[in-house]
Amino acid sequence: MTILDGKKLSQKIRVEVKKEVEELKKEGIIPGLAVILVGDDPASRVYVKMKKDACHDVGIYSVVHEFPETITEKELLSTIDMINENPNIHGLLIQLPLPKHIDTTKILERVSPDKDVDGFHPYNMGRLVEGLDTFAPCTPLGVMEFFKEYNIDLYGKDVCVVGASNIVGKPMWALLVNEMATVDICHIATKDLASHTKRADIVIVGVGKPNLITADMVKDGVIVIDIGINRLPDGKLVGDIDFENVSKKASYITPVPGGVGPMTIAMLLKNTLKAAKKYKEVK
Ligand code: BQF
Repeated sequence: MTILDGKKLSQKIRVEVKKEVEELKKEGIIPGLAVILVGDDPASRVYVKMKKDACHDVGIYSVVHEFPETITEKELLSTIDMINENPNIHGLLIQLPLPKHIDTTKILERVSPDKDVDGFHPYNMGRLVEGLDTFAPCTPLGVMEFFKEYNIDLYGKDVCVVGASNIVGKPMWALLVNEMATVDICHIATKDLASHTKRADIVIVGVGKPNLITADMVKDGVIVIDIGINRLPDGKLVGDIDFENVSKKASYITPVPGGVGPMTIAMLLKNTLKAAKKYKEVK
């Protein structure tokens, strides 16, 4: 059994991004990322700080626009318009979730597709499904980096993705199908989850339920990717997979923390660098 070490791989990617950022700087371009943070959800604050620190670490300029919970949709939209116009900012992300009175779809669709480093704009989602060059969402992109790094070939593999969100499950499906995998998407209405996970060569789970995937639900030699992040009452961070028992049957497995999470952040840096490079071409 091999542990897919997200901390190590993300560090390697950061070093690569840092080098390329330095090259761009020699050409007079400082890659810039803007983050919009609304309200005071503690988890969102932690995630934004991780992103800011990661940018600083590789030499990407970053700015966080913070707003109270009470901000109107109109104010948010005009902030996005302003950032879309700013030539020093190449990437823009809206930290989710947004407060209930805000229409998240409307907000995400206002981000310029050229600056959409989270890959949540329908234009980029559409291009992803078509297999074209695009910004793909950072978490599924981070999962794909594991397969690349550990030489896991996806051609003809049976993959079971548990969770069908626009942010993780659906783009994960597109990335896998584009690599010629056969992909099952399971979700809350799935009748018999175990029947899907048992036949899969690779199981990818991100729903937010500790111990959802147990050892009896996977075959020997399975590759398991855990995207879940759950905080237990005792403060411990765990994923959706019963790591202790599933790891005994797995050929590869990601830990939580230190698996997919750090890769998500590394892919944000990669996407921001990509946005800045694209800007250079059209400038
Ligand atoms: C780790 C996120 C749910 C909802 C909104 C490292 C992160 C997490 C874990 C991180 C996430 C999850 C992010 C670890 C960003 C991933 O060591 O295991 C980093 O910062 N993430 C987010 O921005 O919004 C979310 C999960």
